Amino acid sequence: MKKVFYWLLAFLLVVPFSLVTVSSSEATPKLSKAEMEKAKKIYFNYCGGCHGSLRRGATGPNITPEGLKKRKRTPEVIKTIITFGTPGGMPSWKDRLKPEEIALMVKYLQVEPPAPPEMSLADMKETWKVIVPPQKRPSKPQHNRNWQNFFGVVLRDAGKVAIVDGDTKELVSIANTGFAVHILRASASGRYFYSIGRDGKVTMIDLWMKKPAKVAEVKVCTEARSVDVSKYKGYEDKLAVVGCYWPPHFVILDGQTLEPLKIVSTRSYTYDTNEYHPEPRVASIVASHFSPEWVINVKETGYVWLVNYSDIKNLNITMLEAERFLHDGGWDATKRYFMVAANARNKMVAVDTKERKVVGIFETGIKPHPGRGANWTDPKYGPVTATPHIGEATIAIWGSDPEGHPQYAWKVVRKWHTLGSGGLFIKTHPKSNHVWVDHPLNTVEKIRQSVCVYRKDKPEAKPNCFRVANHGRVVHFEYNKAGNEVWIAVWDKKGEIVIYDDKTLKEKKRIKGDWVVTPTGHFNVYNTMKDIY
Ligand code: DHE
Repeated sequence: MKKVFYWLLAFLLVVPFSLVTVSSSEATPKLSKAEMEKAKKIYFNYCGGCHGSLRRGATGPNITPEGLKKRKRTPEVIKTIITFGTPGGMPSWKDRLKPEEIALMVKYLQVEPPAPPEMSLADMKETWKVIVPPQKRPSKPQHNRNWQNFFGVVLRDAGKVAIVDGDTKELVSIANTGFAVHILRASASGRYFYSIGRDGKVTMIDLWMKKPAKVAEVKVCTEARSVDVSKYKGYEDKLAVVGCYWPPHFVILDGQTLEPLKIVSTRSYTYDTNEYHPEPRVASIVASHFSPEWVINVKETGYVWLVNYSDIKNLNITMLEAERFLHDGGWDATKRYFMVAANARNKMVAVDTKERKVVGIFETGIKPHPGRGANWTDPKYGPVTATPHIGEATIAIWGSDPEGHPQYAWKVVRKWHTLGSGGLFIKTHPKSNHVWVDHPLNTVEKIRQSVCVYRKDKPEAKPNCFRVANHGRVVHFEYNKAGNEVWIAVWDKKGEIVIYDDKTLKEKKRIKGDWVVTPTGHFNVYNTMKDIY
């Protein structure tokens, strides 16, 4: 009831105010140096990911002073939107920002965005630390644990990554990694985890050490979300690559030491209108299995770049026209086709990494967000891949086997209903009959704490939906190496990792403790290194 009231209030306030034009004579507010610093920090922590460092928009709309004026967003409207959110996906910030902080952000958004600093290779090298040089690292595992079944758990607000033994469920070690780690990726051999923080710091953790620990780190951006490694035969564990949000570039690093080797700017022209964009951010990156190439998704210009890493002095990049606002994605079951969400365009794009071209662009629903997606064989449509949506309560399922089932390829063949919008991740395993989906961005507490499980063999059957916790947001899934357990994070200060038996859907264990602070993404070594999902 309270929620409905807030929505109504937001609607009543937004609509009439949106008809009011901001007078051009309205003075731009002035911010003191301290206010400016505080507002910049809040913007970086909460807003930049969706609206961009220069506020020109991507997942969220353009919120430059000019963009706001164009859409008739008066200070009162801005305040209402920040406070209560919008049905389009903007969250409500009233529980996370104090009223005076919201008032500050309303002022801040009316002044021109300050451009964050650029970064050179020399700047990066100043931050580069090799804690354990490659020659001093063990040549075989220094413990008897089943390290390929380790889980790397992001402890987001603690700026740490926990290594948990997937067999015994014991905490093995914790590494300090930097501010708000976003994701982990495993090296081709699986022995290293690479983490990337929102602050652009990449960290390398050696899982063969007696107590797995950080062996190298470097900061190559001021804001980042993606990291991957060279996986093609002959290049295993040789190179790493970080995709930055700011500065808009990617950086190639030595895979053993993290020495930054080369910066490549993504500033360029949009694929469709050929307009210059000063901030094309690097979204997801995957390593091709067909050639020594990374698939690098450039968000704002809408290009998929195939970057050949076999000769980085004479770098060869193929730019595929795709769709604007590329975000997250993953492989099909054969690891030939990479499918990435163009989330603000409600579409998925399929790239054939063997033929090195875009083979499909299709609508799925409002703001698809697959994570790395999920692959299985549908009884009627053959091999399929799926995504949940941020903006609607559905899972879209499309054919992803153009050779065996060309009639269904890159077409949505089924839609499953979820409990609500705000879905971020979907997961399965080749050995499982189940497909799991979450709703962490839903505005209703009970829904964002619940997951749904669907059956592959009975795609028409009602899903089994249940509440995982009565606190926090329930987010992200990962299977263990055997494919018979599912690990789920409960994301808040008193976080938990809840483990289910995948066959019976019975809870097996809750990992709790002082150290389980804001767990978000969690990654099994074997499944991450082999791209199993
Ligand atoms: Fe993510 C993946 C960007 C918010 C948890 N997130 C990604 C990827 C990108 C991205 C580009 C793909 C990386 C790759 O595959 O190389 N995420 C962004 C944002 O820009 C956004 C929308 C806003 C922001 O300010 O960061 C955002 N993401 C979130 C969250 O709020 C989540 C739930 C918690 C957090 O850390 O802030 C979150 N994102 C994740 C996770 C993955 C991810 C766990 C990896 C999924 C996987 O299974 O690979």
